[in-house]
Amino acid sequence: MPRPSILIARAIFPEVVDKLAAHFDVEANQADEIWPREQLIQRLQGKQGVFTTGGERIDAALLAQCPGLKICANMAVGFNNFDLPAMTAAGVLATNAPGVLTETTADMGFALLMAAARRVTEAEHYLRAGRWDRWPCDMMIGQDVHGSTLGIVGMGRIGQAIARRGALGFGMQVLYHNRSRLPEAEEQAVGARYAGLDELLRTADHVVLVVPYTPEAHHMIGAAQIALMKPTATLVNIGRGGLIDEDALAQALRAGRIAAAGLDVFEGEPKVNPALLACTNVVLTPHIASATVPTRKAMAHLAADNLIGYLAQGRPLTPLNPEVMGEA
Ligand code: 8YV
Repeated sequence: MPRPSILIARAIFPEVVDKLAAHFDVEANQADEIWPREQLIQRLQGKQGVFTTGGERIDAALLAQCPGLKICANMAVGFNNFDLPAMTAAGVLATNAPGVLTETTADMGFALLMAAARRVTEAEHYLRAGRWDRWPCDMMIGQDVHGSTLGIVGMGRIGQAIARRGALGFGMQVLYHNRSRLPEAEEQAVGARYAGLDELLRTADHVVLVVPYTPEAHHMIGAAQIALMKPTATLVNIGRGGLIDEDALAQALRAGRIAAAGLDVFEGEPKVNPALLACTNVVLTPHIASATVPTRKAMAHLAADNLIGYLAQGRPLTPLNPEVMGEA
């Protein structure tokens, strides 16, 4: 039997390329070129598997042109780049990389929350610009994080890890909103109380978005939702950029309608809305919530293990549509 062929669509850790090369004929993109879609499709010809990192759109049109493809393994927990029903209909397995990035991503959610509420990057820019020439008592004063009310939108693994940090580490009251309510014992374990979205937005001092990005969640936070928030509130997004209407957020930040925001993800990333770039009261980071050495390596190894598990051994670790393997 010939070895399966796979494509690694972006540059990844050499040790992971080597691991995959022990099982497959590998075409790797170690130059990290951004392939236009047509080139991706062309390179997928004759491949049974593809290692994706989240930016590659896998949909019905692509699948129709890549009939040999059997698995797409995302090096990300989010999989909004996959049209899952189309993949299932085409009999193509989808896998993501859950679990291994939970704590690291929760850390970053907290880092953005702290930075936004305490104006950390704004204060650093002020200092670096040579504007610090005295100590006014109201210089860069912000909002407290400890003892405040935290609102978490999206209570999956990462949301729960943020709740634990807030409740146990910072003495916060934690509200959460989620498609479905957690069992009471789980709510107690993370110290969080369920609330409707409007109640959460009205009550929370700090709001963190960590909800999966689906068509229904597009712009779930717009002008009307921001209008419910306290003028002293901060808004953090570590989910996907499309959860927020960025123009409405920029307008609210400019007008002081809310105090500050911390954003790791953007609707048109890597392009960032110029209206946000023009705001001083927003902390902006380039989608780095999972970016620590151990976590990024664990994510890459999990994606690789899914390819090996499915193509070489018939058993992927974290399938999203196991029904294509004949399992419910
Ligand atoms: C990834 C992420 O680094 O896992 C996710 O869903 O957002 C990040 O951890 C990113 O998706 C890579 O493109």
